[in-house]
Amino acid sequence: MSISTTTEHEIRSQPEVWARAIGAAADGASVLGRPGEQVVVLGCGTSAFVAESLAVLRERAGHGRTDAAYASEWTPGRPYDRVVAISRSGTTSEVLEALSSVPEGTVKAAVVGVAGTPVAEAADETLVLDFADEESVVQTRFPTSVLALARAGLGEDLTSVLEQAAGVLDAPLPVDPSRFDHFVFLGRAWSYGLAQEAALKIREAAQAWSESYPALDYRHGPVAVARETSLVTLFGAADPVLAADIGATGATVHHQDLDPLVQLVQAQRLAVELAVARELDPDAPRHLTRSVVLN
Ligand code: F1P
Repeated sequence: MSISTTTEHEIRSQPEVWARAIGAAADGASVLGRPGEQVVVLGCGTSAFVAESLAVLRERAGHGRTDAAYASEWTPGRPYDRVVAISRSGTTSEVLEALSSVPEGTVKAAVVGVAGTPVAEAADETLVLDFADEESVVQTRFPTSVLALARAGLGEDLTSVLEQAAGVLDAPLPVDPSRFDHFVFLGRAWSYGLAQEAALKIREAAQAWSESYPALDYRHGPVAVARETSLVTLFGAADPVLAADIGATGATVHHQDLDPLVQLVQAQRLAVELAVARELDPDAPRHLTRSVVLN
């Protein structure tokens, strides 16, 4: 299998990089919140979707109330013990702005891909995952490594997830993205954040029409645009009844019985393959920069 883009190379490095992130959980996961703390997780773009998934994982693991918000939309008000900012670049303006408005007495924490960056410097506690940082503008292994570390920190054994990821990366994708012009990703609980990230990858890398929804909400309107050229991917567990209802529209329903993080790897690959099929360079996404720095 010839690797022709930086993004593909970074996608394929995930099992190995996840293993390092899992190894860093023992020391690093407390930055995401001590047991019992009330936490809000902030981010922009991909990092906002990571924040959403992380919040569901932490709260459902019984570690304390955990909210998530777009850094640009968050304003202080609700009581939190800790504000956690996620930013691969460490330079995103809206994240810096949000950190500057955190009330006295609330811990400011940051998860970044680059040490010594403004977001890292603005925080009281910082977790640097520099080994997961990327050259590509399109984020792939950094967001998934943050989630791998968080899950290990919450006590999950991810051994089988690493094996699954290595397994799918050695096999061709089970769907040909060039047959479709409309891509929908559906998720529930923590996999809804991943579904949103998958849809963003299709937009960023392949400039294609993609959407994402909480799975059961798809029947409440969005299904109206499903058609023969739609590929609807279900994240998380299979839902045969939902799949049948969507299939009745003529759309192709796709589900692989894999861990949601590995389902996201497959969606990353789908986005890159679609970009290549459209003669686009996934390493140079249109109108995008590695970080949004507002003056
Ligand atoms: C967030 C982000 C990326 C997006 C683009 C611009 O960056 O929105 O998700 O792909 O690169 O920046 P960061 O704050 O996580 O560095």
